[in-house]
Amino acid sequence: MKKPKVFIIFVVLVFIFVCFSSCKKAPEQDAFQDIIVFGFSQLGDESEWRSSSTADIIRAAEDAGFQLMFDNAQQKQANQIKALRSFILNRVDVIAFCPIVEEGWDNVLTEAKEADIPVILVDRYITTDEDGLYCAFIGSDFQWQGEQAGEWLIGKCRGKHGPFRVAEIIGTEHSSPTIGRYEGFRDVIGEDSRFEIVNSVNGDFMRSKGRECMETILSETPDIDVLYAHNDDMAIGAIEIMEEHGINPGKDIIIISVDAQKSGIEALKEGKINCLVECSPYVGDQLMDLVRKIVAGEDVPMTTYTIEKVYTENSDFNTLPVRP
Ligand code: GZL
Repeated sequence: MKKPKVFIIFVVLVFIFVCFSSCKKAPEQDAFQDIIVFGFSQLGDESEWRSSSTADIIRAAEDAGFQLMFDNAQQKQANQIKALRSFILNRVDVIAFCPIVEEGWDNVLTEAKEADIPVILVDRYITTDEDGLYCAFIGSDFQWQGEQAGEWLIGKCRGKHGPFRVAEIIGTEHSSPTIGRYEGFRDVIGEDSRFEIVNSVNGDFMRSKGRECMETILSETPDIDVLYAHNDDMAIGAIEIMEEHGINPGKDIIIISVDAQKSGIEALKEGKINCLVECSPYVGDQLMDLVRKIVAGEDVPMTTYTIEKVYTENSDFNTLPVRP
């Protein structure tokens, strides 16, 4: 029997309704509404410290149950800005990033502010005249780190007349760790006329460039007494070059480094580094706690400093931190 057109149209309409109603988010999909989507821009992978930072943040985001959008900018500010814009486009709940340098963030952070997406600075600061571009910073006090390096050196040379010729291998120029470590060190030793900084070369926090810097230092300013390296990777690169030149690191030349990552701690134990100022990358859990509070609309501190120590040739090596 031929079915009337009305019946066939009715069946088709019922079929379409059933299809569309089944596309509605399933109850379990509603749960996705509650998962925090967190955008993180990492500046690169230039050092052991950076690798530890990345691993800790990815682990902590997973432990926190956040959906992490992660980008590695390979040491380029332009890539970080691109990543921040993609997070804004994807309407993440919170953005966090390690700004490779202090300047040049106003435009993209203003876009985040206008999109009502809160931003957390991790590890490094920015310089801006604008208000409200970020809601929190978590990381180290780099000025303190530079001061600790200076204080230890003065203590090491107590009772000696000098003069002491100091060479320095700095990190990425215009980055907040380099600025703080550079200024903090000088604020302390600048008061003591026995010390003269005879050379300062940019190693960009990289081991390979630490080697190049040490070659430059030895050719331009031989007979140095102290090397102050802004991180372990550059210190280890410099130590390799010293040894290739028959120089006894930690004995012929006093060596101060910052970070206290695995290679730095091993060199301290071997007597090749004399002083290690700790810089902790392990802020992942504290960062996720900030993210959770911000999403919940709770107040968070504008600045959270990591707790750090100074390890020296006189430390009890059994108490040194174990680094992965
Ligand atoms: C410091 C961090 C620095 C480390 C380096 O918080 O930004 O960058 O000291 C790293 O090892 O490359």
